[in-house]
Amino acid sequence: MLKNLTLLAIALFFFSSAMADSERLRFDHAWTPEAPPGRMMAGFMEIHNPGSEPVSIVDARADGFGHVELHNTTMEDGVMRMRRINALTIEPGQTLTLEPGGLHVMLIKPERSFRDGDQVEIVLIDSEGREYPVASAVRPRRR
Ligand SMILES: [Cu+2]
Repeated sequence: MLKNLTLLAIALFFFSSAMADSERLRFDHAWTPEAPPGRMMAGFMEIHNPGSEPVSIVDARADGFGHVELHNTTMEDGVMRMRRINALTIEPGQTLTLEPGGLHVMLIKPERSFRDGDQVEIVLIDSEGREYPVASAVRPRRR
């Protein structure tokens, strides 16, 4: 009886930790506007944190790009400027929206071209080293 309870406890432990990892963040509507070949591109998406702890994305990489940064867009003296930021923090229950004119994943040093219908495989990395793959759909800029 005790042995069965122990096995049950172990099974529940693994089940709940697996759940916690896969459900830590949810990504919706990930997309990347088409750009002329050789130009930087951007990743936009909605990131939802259904958990009870804040999650901070601190790094990123993407297949086909030599360098990736987290950026925000700000208005300074009437001029739009992009600035690198150290973290994207998603509070519990919050949805953070990355969108044109705001927060985005900057895809730098393209190593090949991406067109409408392609996907950019972005990997976001949180402050504890956990990785979140996000497939970003390449679409024409105006849609
Ligand atoms: Cu940028």
